[in-house]
Amino acid sequence: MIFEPILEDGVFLFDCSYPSLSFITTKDRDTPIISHPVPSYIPTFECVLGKQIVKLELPTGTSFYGTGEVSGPLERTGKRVFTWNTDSYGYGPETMPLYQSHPWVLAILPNGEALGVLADTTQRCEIDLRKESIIQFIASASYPVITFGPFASPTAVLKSLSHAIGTVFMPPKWALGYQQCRWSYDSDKRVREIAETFRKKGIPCDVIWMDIDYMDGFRCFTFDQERFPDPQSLVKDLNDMGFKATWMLDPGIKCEEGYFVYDSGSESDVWVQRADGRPFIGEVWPGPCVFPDFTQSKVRSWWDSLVKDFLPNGVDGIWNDMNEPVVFKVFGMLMARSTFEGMKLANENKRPFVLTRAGFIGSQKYAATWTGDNISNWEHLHMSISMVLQLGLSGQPFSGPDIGGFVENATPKLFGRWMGVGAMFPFCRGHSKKGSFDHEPWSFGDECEEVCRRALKRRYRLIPHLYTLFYDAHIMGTPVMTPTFFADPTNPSLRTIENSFLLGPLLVYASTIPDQGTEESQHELPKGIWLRFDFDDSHPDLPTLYLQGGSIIPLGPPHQHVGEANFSDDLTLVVALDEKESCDFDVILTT
Ligand code: NBV
Repeated sequence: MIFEPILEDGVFLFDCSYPSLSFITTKDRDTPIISHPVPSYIPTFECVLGKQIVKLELPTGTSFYGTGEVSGPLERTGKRVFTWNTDSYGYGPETMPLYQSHPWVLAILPNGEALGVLADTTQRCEIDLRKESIIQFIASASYPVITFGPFASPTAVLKSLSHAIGTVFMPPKWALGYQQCRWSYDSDKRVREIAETFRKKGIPCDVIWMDIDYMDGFRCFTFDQERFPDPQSLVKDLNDMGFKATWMLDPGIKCEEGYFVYDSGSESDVWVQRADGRPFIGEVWPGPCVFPDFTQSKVRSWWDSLVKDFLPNGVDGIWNDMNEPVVFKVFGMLMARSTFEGMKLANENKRPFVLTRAGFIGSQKYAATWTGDNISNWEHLHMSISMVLQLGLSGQPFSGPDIGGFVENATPKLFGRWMGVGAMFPFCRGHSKKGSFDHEPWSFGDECEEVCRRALKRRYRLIPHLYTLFYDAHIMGTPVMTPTFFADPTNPSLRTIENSFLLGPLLVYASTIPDQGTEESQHELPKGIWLRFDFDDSHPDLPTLYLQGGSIIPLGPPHQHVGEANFSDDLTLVVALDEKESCDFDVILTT
């Protein structure tokens, strides 16, 4: 097999056929670097019935992770994954595929070293990990494979991956606060009521989300004249109370002459076409719709300027939903990219915030993501931890589930428990489906309300730490939230732990079993010193927190929204000494 060393030491390309959508610069993938190392592991390539099969054999005892947005267990060893962005309403642990595609495997070798393997293809790709210690990719057109490592740690592999696919965009600080969503808060009156209740009840929150019903008949870039007659003054009131407003934009554009988006798109010839050259028409919310072809730069520029003109209505963030449509697999990533670029165009000095449901490896450069239409049950609470971890191990550190579950109704116990864990996730948003009970933090009685208040106050105290983790992720490509085994990749018994995770040196232990609080559950800790602490807020439904010996984490006051922070705030340091009684840390301080 011919191989070429590319990018940096330890990274090899095998074969090379198509331009890359995952790499920041395709040229980096196709340019050998001048050095003569030899890869430690060499894949085999085979062509069977027009499909390219790439196989890589690793030492016995290797554990597999990554593969992007997948439900089911954290460790992917023994599993098979298919990449093909698909709307997966109410998915289960075996549902395959989900909304995003990451043809990427992170392998932890028996000695704790790690190796990453990327199949650089946007084709439907099968990632077969069913045979012990063997990675096999199968796709129907030829594609290159890039190996990263083996390096000393999984973090080193993820840093190297980010040199190829880019790091996460640096979010505005408010995007790290709690976010409240509902399908839908369907009038400006209801939105104001929700915002006021948060402040009245002293429950921290930064963002209110507007789902599809704010639009005039599901037409993107419009507002319903009766229910949202004056978005600008709504958002002014929200901003005055310390909230930001995020609004949904779907890719399906209503086929209707006289609707400015349809007319200008048709004039500029931006729609996805059928083989006969006519626009592809599909049914979505507004009825028959056309879809912008985001693979063309002229189409992205058209969308960018629509987004730019939309922002002065009072738009702080944009939510791209339903963007894995049938025609284009990478569609979601390019829509998010165009939305991000449109926001940047509106104001160069403001950091955009975009949330996307669909995506491809590399989409973290433009948008955060959430794990789609999950269900209000204990299994989904449990899976949400592994799903967020797995996205982080696949280059997307900014994700979270619909806290409380989207489909069906949560119980007070489930909701409180989910808020306890969800408050520790990189993206922290409560959301629920039309027709379900109310799912705000106060909707489940006094005790659950108090659990939510404490959970979110913890998050706000931890904002300086979280912001620093995001800064590191943006600069260096490190994940924000990692599996517990990152503290000791050589220990095989840590590799399957699914109810705890790390935020840097902070270990979060949760219980996802209904009648077992965190106190009663078994905590397996990595080697070394782990100092247990809380905020005088212990509750059986809140996770237990440990700080790794040798580290410090910075805490701020429990503000009601991040905009309340200022440079005269007290900064509290939680310190855990190591065996030598020393410790260190870094912190990014900003208002
Ligand atoms: O826009 C409505 C919903 C949204 O609330 C949800 O978060 C998305 O995942 N959307 C899907 C479309 C309808 C789902 C049944």
